[in-house]
Amino acid sequence: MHMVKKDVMTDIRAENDHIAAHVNGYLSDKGVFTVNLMGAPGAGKTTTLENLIRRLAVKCYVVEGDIESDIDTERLRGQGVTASQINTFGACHLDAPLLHNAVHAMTFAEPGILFVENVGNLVCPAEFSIGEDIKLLQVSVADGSDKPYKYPLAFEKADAILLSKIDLTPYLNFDEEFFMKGVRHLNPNAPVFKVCGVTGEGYDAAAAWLMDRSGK
Ligand SMILES: Nc1nc2c(ncn2[C@@H]2O[C@H](COP(=O)(O)OP(=O)(O)O)[C@@H](O)[C@H]2O)c(=O)[nH]1
Ligand SMILES: [Mg+2]
Repeated sequence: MHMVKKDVMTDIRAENDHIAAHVNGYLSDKGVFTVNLMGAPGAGKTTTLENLIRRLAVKCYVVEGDIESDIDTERLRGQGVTASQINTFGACHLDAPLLHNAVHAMTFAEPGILFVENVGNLVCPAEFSIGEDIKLLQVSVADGSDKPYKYPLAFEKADAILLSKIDLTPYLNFDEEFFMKGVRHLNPNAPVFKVCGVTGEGYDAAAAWLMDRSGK
């Protein structure tokens, strides 16, 4: 019985990865570099998009993944960003077929960077490729310094990590040394950017890294 279940999951993942490869090929052909932004609800992902996009000298596109609502999409459109919404209506992560549908309904008139804000969740988004070039993980100091130990896969798979809300550090018991020990055990090389969405601190370095990594 256990084996059957495992085989079904293997098939689901293989089908997802097949579509992810197609999505990545389609976007790459258009000169679009794709970023899968993951993190817990409220970590500050949409605030990061606002901060990064205003620092990037390339065309930026956004797909917002939420269980319900288009609040974040409207928030970004209000700032002139090209954004579109996926609602999963219960599903806890985006998968490649969902991004495939969203991407084919969009127009990528010029090369640039596509940010996909995944459903707020530190577990499931890390398990499914959506056709991205890189995974960007955001964790806030308010989330707690134990998160690498509790949600290792997200940290292991991250190409870069944003440690956000550093302005709140004086009010919390965030243990940066413990956090970084956990991060480095799982992921020796990913850069960690300490950022503040309120003041914009740290986002210049994150944007510069992204420009370099995207080859834009
Ligand atoms: N103090 C502080 N608040 C932040 C920061 N970044 C985001 N927030 C706030 O945290 C809340 C959630 O942010 P949002 O970007 O919507 O998070 P998301 O759910 O991960 O997209 C909002 O009230 C933001 O204004 C930060 O660096 N510092
Ligand atoms: Mg958001």
